[in-house]
Amino acid sequence: QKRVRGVTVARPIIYGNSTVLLTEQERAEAGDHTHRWTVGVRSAASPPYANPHPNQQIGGADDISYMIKKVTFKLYETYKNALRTIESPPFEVTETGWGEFDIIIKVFFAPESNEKPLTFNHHLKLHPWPVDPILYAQPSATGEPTSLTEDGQPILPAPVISPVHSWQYEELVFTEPTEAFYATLLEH
Ligand code: SLL
Repeated sequence: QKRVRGVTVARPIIYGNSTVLLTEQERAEAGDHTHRWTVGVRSAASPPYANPHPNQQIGGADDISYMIKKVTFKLYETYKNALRTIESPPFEVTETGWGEFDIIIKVFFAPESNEKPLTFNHHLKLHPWPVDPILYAQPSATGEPTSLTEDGQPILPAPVISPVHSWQYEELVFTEPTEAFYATLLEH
């Protein structure tokens, strides 16, 4: 594959997650799970904060599938099929859980690009800020005090803020792209 000398093309993306608290009814059926989250890779042209679970329009400015062939998300090992492979947009995974952990996101590019996959590490965010486990209980959907300390003091329920968003902006930089990939990039 011939490469285009002296040319660099950058394409902005975002990766990260949005989280909502489960409703009381959902929590009753979800075992110890408390939150529903979506982790994904999206075009920077798509507003991540509009809706944590958007029905994305595919094929418009939001479409990144012309340059991205698939994305894998490595979840915490206790999840079923912890390595999730998403081969078409939207490149995202929705799950429920109770805790935060690191998700390894691997982005594979269109085959004609000859680009190596790119790896991001994203810390899944469920809570609006670092919650001190001594001062605060887990957020309770009802806002009721949830428990007492050893010496009988009520533990404050953490403030309920939902949804929570954590997204990073990243520029994908293609240095001396192949001729075929350069042509694709210029079309978008
Ligand atoms: C923690 N080190 O202790 C982290 C681990 C794991 C979170 C968090 C449910 C997983 C499942 C879930 O949310 N795990 O149901 O398989 O905070």
